[in-house]
Amino acid sequence: MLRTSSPILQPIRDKVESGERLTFDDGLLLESPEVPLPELGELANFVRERKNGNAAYYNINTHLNPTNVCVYRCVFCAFRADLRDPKGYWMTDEQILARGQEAADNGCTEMHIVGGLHHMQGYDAYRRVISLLHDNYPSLHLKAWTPVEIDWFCRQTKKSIEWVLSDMIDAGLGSLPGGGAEIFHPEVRHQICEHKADAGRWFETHRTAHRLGLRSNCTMLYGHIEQPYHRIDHLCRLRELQDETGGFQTFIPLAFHPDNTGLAHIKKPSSLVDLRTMAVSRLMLDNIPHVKAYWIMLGVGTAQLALAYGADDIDGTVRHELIYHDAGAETPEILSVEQLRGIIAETGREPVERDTLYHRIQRDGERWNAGEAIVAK
Ligand code: V47
Repeated sequence: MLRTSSPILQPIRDKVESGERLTFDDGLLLESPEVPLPELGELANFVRERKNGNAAYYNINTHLNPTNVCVYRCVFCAFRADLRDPKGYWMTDEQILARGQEAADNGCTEMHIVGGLHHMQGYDAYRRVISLLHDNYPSLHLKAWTPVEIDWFCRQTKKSIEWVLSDMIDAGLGSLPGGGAEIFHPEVRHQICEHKADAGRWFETHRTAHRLGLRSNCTMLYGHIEQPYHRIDHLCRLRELQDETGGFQTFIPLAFHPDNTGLAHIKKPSSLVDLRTMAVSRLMLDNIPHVKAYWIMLGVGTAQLALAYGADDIDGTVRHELIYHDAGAETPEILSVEQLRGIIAETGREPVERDTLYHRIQRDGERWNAGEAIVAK
């Protein structure tokens, strides 16, 4: 039973209790400051617990950004470098393999791989990142490339999305991360990342990935120049593809970090905006099993609170994260498994280690294996 009392929320409360889908207008109402945050949180928590009980998921993972050199100049990005920029890099095979070994030594089940679109490196160089890691560390799940990279590979090879994804799967690709989504609405997208893959291309890539049997994640970059209706439009578009394919596992709302970006004059969203966005996302995305509070981006305290505002996942131990730290994130670069479990346990939730595809992980010393599938209701 829900205890919320604001009359303004009554129609939405009734829908949430009976499992009825919320409309675009319901979403806009939830975005409004007239809806008290604690009551919104209670509604989102109700859905979160109905889907995932008291569990809070995490994984043991690491990041790899093979290059920061990028042909695009997205105004929100602090990570990119120009071709001749002294901070620009392309990782050698030895450096990539060393990261694979480090991941194996630390019990990682997943490597999250994304990066810039390097002017001088062709498709084969990007494919090699995947095959090199997969051939040497076959049990490491490679969650790699956003539709922005896939689109770039299509242009380089003059092949279709289906061809590129199939070839990457042959090389060892395991799933797609959620990045590159930003805000789909063209009023915003044209201002923050005009040249890169548009919303249509982003959705076509995930649709094709799902058809080929890959699972993927999805994101939304909020707290910059977008308005509430852009965010609700974004969530409704994701919900529509999920109705069609069912291939999304997790939604991750990403708070904009302004430092060292072309939007440095904008203030980082407050924790209240973070929690409202988390809750609205959980309520609108009724068909996506998991919502992630990415602690690197939210900060540990807000990520803990978010576990009561709709989130059921906190991402992983993380190692070598650059995109947020270049943009001013003050979170640590890594958390140990004990710290991560402690952070979850402190909220009263049950910490559950999962792999990328949401199987429970069983560990015995340094050995691990993926057990039963986690099924959200
Ligand atoms: O697409 C870039 C965002 C994304 C900034 O799938 C920024 O499990 C805020 O997608 N401030 C990449 N955000 C990160 C991402 C992700 C992260 C964690 C887990 C998963 C997953 C995916 O980061 C980009 C962009 O939307 N981003 N710069 C910035 N200054």
